Amino acid sequence: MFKNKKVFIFIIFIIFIIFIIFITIDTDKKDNNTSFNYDDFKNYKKTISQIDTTRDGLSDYDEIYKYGTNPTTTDTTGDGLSDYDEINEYGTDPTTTDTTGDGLKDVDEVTKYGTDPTSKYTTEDGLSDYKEINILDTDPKTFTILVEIDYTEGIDIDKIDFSIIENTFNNAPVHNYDNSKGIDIHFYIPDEPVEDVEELTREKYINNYFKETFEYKGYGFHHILITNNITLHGDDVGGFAIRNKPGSNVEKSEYVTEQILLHELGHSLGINSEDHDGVDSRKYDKDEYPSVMNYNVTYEYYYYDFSDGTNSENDFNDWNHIIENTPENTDTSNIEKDTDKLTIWD
Ligand SMILES: [Ca+2]
Ligand SMILES: [Ca+2]
Ligand SMILES: [Ca+2]
Ligand SMILES: [Ca+2]
Ligand SMILES: [Zn+2]
Repeated sequence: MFKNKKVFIFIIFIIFIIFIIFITIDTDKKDNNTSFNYDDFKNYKKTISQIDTTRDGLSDYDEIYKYGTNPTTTDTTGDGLSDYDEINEYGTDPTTTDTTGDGLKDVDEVTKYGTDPTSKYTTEDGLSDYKEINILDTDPKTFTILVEIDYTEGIDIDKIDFSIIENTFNNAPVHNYDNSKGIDIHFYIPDEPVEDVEELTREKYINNYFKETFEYKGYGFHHILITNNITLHGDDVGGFAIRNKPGSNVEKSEYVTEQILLHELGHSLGINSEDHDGVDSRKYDKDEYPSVMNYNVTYEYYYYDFSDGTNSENDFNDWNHIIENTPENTDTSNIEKDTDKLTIWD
């Protein structure tokens, strides 16, 4: 039939090739029709998303694509806080050892200090956790207020009852991070009185005492000067002076000192007559605005508290105003340059 065997073999070979191509095309068609099965795809995705190499509750898929953590270890940063706890319990970034970058390690914030590792300010008091722990040596978990008390010659500082003021702040309607209540107030009282100035005026206070004797200015402190020779009602200068009424008997003078001290502290913490017309005025009686900022209270009663704003329609929420304004009224400019712990607390 054929001229030779070679031609025959060639033709058979061609037929074979065509057959193979036909089979291949046919198979491809079948594969294309059946491979896109969405359920299979979902199941496949579900299966790999359930793989958890370390069995720490975070799937490899989530670790890689969602959290950026290492799926082959339970603690990507090796800081002692597991990836799972960082994500689900502490809200910290599992890929870094210091989520806020404030110099306090997440693990220390959680296990040692009890501070909020997701914020530089566990309490919004203007004093950062880092500064409170490393420089001021105060409690970063509570709302903290610092006051330097300077006094001139002749003022008997021992006769002033600072516990009255501490009490007032300790009972403030503030809920702290550690579930405690109230404001922590600390007084720094130098051993020696500051130099006296005859007939202290507002200008003398600003240029002399506030500038030169205010030792911890810029360290988050508020300033009080207690003196007898005073002719000002200087209270809107960021610091302020206290009148220790001369001529009163000793017992009354003590009470008046504490009351005015609290009043002036209220100004330093941001309560002024522009905020409420009952401040530094006799417009409202004690029942309407029961506050040491109200002259009808300051001059008529022994009263050592700020108001919470719930007593009448003419009342003012002193406490809320203090809490909201303290951060901006707290000067911390010098702490930034200092890294040494202040050893001023007894
Ligand atoms: Ca895992
Ligand atoms: Ca970790
Ligand atoms: Ca931190
Ligand atoms: Ca603080
Ligand atoms: Zn006043």
